[in-house]
Amino acid sequence: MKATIKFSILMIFCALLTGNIDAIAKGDTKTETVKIYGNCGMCKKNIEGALRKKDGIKQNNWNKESKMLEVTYDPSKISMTEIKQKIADAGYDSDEVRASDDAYNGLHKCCQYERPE
Ligand SMILES: [Cu+2]
Repeated sequence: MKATIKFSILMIFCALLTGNIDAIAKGDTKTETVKIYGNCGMCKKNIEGALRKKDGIKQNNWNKESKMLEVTYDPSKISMTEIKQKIADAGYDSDEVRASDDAYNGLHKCCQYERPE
């Protein structure tokens, strides 16, 4: 009887342990592509810089030709809206979050892209 209980506890422990290891290995991340308005290589640095070293951001890459940002993130740590907000704080509009006029006007002249309506 006692041995059975011990064995059960051991099994549960193992299940928890392997479950956790699995989650870490998979890294429960999501990759999404969103439109971020911008112009040039400096915009690329600004947009990507706004997300660099932020908690939950695994990878991000903005393409100046297509104006699309591909971002890989951990949804348990950061949401897509929060990501767009951080980019808006740097002066860049997305379809969901608009940058403040102050942030936009603070951009270098060559970076002042045509804003969406
Ligand atoms: Cu620019």
